[in-house]
Amino acid sequence: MSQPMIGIIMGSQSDMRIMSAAAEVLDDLGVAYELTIVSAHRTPHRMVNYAEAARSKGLKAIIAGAGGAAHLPGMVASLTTLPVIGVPVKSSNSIDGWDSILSILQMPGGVPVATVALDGAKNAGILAAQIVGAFDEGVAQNLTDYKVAMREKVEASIRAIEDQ
Ligand code: RP5
Repeated sequence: MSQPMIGIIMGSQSDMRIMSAAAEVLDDLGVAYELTIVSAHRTPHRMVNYAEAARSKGLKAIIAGAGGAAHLPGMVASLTTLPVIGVPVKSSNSIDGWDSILSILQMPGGVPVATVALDGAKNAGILAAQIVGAFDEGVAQNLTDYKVAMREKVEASIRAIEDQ
């Protein structure tokens, strides 16, 4: 098994129904990842240890998903120089998702988190692959193929609708 380039972490097992989309697209794009649960509030020391060890174990970016008072992405970003991609999760303890979005999005200057849409784990995976694709030609080619497939799918629906 190849060395993970991306760390996917989430605040709870209940986030997995959303966060699995990041893993699936990284599989499709040929990017090795590791995936685990790290809770900012319930395992704070584990969060610090994970973030501080991430670069030295070879990760190139971290995808962090959380719901409600979603402090995990921002706190991890405060502890590492790796890019952190935040996924706001509409969780059972969320009012309507805005709590999670704003907790992840509204970072202070100096500590960025690349925040994707609510439940946007798929885009988080693609963005992480694009970070890897900036220096890995194989992954860059997979991303090109992915875009071509998206374009061809839309072109097929255009033909289908125009030929009706
Ligand atoms: C957050 O609280 C987690 O990221 C999850 O989205 C939410 C609910 O967690 P559980 O009560 O399902 O463990 O910290």
